[in-house]
Amino acid sequence: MTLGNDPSLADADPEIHGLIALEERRQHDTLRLIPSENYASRAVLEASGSVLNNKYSEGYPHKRYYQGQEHIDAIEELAKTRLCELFGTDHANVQCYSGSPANLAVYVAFMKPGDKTLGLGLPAGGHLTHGWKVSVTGKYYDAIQYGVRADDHRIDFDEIATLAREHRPKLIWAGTTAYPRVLDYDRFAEIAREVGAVLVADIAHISGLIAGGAHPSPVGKAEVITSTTHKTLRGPRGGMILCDAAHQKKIDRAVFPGLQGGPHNSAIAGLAVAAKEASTDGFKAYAKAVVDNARTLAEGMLSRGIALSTGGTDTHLILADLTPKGVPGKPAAIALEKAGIVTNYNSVPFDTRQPFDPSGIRIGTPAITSRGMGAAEMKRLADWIADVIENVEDEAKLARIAAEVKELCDQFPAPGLPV
Ligand code: DSN
Repeated sequence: MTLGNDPSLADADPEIHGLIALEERRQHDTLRLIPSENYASRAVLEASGSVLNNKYSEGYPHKRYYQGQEHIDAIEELAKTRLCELFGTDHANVQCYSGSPANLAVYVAFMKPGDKTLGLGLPAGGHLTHGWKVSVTGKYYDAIQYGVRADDHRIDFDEIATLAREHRPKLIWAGTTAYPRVLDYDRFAEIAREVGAVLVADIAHISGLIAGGAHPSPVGKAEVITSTTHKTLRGPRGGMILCDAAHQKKIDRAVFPGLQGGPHNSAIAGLAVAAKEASTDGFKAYAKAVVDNARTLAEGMLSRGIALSTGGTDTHLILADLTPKGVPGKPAAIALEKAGIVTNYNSVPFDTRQPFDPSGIRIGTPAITSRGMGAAEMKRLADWIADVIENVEDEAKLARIAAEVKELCDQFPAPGLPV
């Protein structure tokens, strides 16, 4: 490569440039309903794709192992201060590479291999890193899993209390990836206090809802809170840990040098921007609209005979069991994508099918709400979803719906997209 020759991406690598342009187009032309996805703002994307990429800064602000940190320190301090103010916590570690590394850091901070942990099982809507058997968290630790009740698919606090008393775990996890209901942090805290466990709230899916006041906060109940930063919070890809001052040292040491090397400064800057955006009245309105939209969408789906786990939602997320419709989740998700509606197939509690070919689909409203869609669009969407599920093999119908979806998308430009 010639020094001084610094071509644009389009010139340097037309293949990658072209694929990014196609992905921008896809993100514009489709209704993105994967509940863990969103649109980050242009400001967040600019900070995340900046020259901060070029800097190494192992350590923490004002205690680094490399010189040249004056701007990096200021950025990390801003990110931390903004997040502590936003969520009302004593401390924020913003260096975690993503949600799974953030959760691993909590294990490293509080547990030795073989110690006991209690979390929601993956098939019931928990996360891999809450102790599921194929995850390192289920292999290195003695992981006990709780579930949801068979009759209403709600978290079974009696089971949690029984398991906690029997096993006396060091950590209890309150967090979900496929659970559509508000979490009762008071009940979790009561159980954790009784058995002397540290309560960890993994708020990856709902951190934006909490920041915007649309979901109860675990602050003051869970001593440690982990999250990704790119879901309802609309930040860059990344992770964070919020905690009481009493746990600050342990958490920071677990992240660096326990698990990670140099932090991704560009992601930290993007997170600082996202935290500023999330502190506005506009973001509060957004968080409320995400939940309102999910409720309207759920009602529309129920009215078209689609069964929903727990019978509905009070968050951003809907888990539909398609068994009564006679179509499994995977062919439904494939047909929906052909119609321009992007979801993910997902197990439902007590699923009799395999995870790679399960009975349900998981749907969320964070991304479409970021485009400004509201109740009228949710009603149309519920009908489209039902029409697709009832006609998964009717290619002409799927194409007709895709054209209507595209027309709707053209009316609602997405944040961050140049299209
Ligand atoms: N992969 C995320 C989700 O889709 O929920 C959780 O890590």
